[in-house]
Amino acid sequence: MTERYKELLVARYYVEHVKSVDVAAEEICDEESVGTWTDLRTTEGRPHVAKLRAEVLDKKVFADHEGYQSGEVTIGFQTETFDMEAGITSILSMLAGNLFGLGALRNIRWLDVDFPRSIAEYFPGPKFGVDGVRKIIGTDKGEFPGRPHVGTIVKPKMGLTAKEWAEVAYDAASGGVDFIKDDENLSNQPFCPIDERTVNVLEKLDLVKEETGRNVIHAVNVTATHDVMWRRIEEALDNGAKCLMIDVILTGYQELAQMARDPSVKVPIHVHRTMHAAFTRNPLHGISMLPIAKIVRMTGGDQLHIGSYGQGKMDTDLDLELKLKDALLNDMYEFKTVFPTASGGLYPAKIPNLVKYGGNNIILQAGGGIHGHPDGTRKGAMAMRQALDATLKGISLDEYAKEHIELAKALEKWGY
Ligand code: CAP
Ligand code: MG
Repeated sequence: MTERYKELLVARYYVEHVKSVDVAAEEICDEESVGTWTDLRTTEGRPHVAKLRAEVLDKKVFADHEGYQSGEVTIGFQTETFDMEAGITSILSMLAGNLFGLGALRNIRWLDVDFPRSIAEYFPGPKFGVDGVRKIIGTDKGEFPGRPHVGTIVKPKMGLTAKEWAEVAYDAASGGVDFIKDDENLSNQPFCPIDERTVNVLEKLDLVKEETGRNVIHAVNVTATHDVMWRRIEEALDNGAKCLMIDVILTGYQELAQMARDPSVKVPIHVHRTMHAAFTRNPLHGISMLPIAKIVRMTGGDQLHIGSYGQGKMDTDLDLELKLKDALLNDMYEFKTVFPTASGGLYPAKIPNLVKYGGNNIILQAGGGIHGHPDGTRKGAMAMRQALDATLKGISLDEYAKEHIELAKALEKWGY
């Protein structure tokens, strides 16, 4: 990275423009900094305005199709153009603003971003990160220090009462999971009030601690409108919650940043990305998950869903997910790391590949793949842990299943 790059907020876009990639780059700079669709003779040229123009740092032409040219452009935004008291909203209003709707751009996709230190330092970053979460759960030591975590989402996602929910959580925890989370759309429905759920689950997890010595944490989904969310956060923390969860695309990143900054929030924040695929999935248009992951890290998520390394039920892209893992775990100024979470359609047989790609810093999360076990949740959790143990010991699952009936039954039901 050159010195100049370090002073600018650098964003990379895929573009398809009716004229050319060159024109696309200039149009983005105009629309998102000091210009508009026409020249502004009286105002634009003033030196104090002109110096704020975004810069084209790089351009690549890929192809000429019928009626448009495709390529990639790298744009550098001047840091003075951002209102850092407004935080991430100011940044997104430019990097992900009107440019998506410009008519001459047939498609445009925000691929990546690099935040200069001068911008990054306005953000809190994760309070706990991978190391902090490990200390709470105790996986910084033990038979396999630094091993992957096994997590679950209680299923079915709707309908269980708070008491039933807590029973299922107990079964999963006593079977061996490290982490339990609310589903993204379970919050405070009348059939399962959030307070009652939180308190009942905490009691059950205390019991698991007494019985097994293991610390298991439950992420309480506090996602809601601002005031309601903050009331729920306070109540959850008063009740003793050890982890909170937020659907960050629904609330906006500023809510996450506020949670991460708030001194009363002394627990990790699990970040679910529901709705992301509305703009991340189309490979030609929208926003890649890569900028999202970097923003979640800056704004203070401790755990983030990044996909299943090609293994699960959700749309998945192994190359991208490896980059997401790096964005969460590699050095980024002084920010702590974020625990990458693999989820969606996972079950025991998927674990060897998940660990192959994700390494040890991965949360292996299974809802259906635990609660759908032929002998129920507890055995389902045991099967996940057995698959992980086998993987860490370098033993094939088939071999390990000979002595572990829970794993054998999971393999029989779901195969590979
Ligand atoms: C997984 C999950 C997660 C998805 C979200 C679900 O449940 O709870 O929300 O993983 O996708 O409802 O599908 P299962 P992503 O284990 O039963 O599939 O992690 O890609 O954001
Ligand atoms: Mg879910």
